[in-house]
Amino acid sequence: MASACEMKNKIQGHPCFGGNHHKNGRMHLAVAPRCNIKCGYCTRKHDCANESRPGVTSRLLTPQEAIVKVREVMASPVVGPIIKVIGIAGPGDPLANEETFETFELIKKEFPHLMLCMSTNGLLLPESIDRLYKLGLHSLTVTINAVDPKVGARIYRDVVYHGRRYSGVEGADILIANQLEGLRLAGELGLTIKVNSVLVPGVNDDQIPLIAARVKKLGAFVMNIMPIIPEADFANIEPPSEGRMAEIRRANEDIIGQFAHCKQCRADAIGLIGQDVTIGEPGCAVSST
Ligand code: CLF
Ligand code: SF4
Repeated sequence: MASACEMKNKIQGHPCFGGNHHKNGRMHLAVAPRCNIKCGYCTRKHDCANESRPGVTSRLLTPQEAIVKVREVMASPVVGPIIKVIGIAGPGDPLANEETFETFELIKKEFPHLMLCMSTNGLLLPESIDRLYKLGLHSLTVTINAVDPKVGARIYRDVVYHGRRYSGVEGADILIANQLEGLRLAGELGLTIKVNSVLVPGVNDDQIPLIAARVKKLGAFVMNIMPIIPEADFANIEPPSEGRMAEIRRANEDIIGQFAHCKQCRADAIGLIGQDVTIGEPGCAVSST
């Protein structure tokens, strides 16, 4: 596991791990359409709600199209210099898509100075971690919403693992075990790890400090607690207020550092967090998320 000092050096320039997000940007590549679990708050029509804002459908890219897009963005005199990270965060789960690995391979060859970042639900993390490490993955996010499978069963409808569908507690149990084991292995390899947790009021409030303590011990560097965006099974839930989010982050910051600037980005976001740009059409239109 990397020391705190080594970790501080490693996160320099990464906007989601505490490296000045006013100056350093990221580019997401929407190359991963398939998912292997079903979160209750996901509609599957949109980007992965664990890392990306639901309600916006991305245009999917093939790995070849993705590298063309990266070339285009890196050549832009306005945006190129601020991009420090290439992230794959959906619209499904990156590890359920071979395209994720192909894309990272292409980026690594052509832009070795860019940090490779990925966000996953963690189901396939234990079996993928060595491959990701060899590819040079810099930073990893695992979304963990519960450590108790009974609570997990209220959030995850089902899990498809090695060709079999598991539902309820059985599915949540497999998912949580793999998330924690994958995280442990990633910690041992010295990866920079963030844990996202979607706060579902009245369902997993009590899980947040338990998650914080477990993942800190396993090597996570920072935690990003995100408010649920009401969708699908949770369409009628009242999302937590900003005050409640601040309170819950404060309550956990003694256990593990808290990232509070997340904008629940789209799977195709480009630029500074919260100030995304659109590149592809003539000129460079600035839009906000
Ligand atoms: Fe992208 Fe995620 Fe990497 Fe950042 S986003 S894959 S860690 S480069 Fe950042 Fe966006 Fe929040 Fe994610 S603000 S949704 S935490
Ligand atoms: Fe949806 Fe993401 Fe959950 Fe998959 S991991 S079901 S894409 S929110």
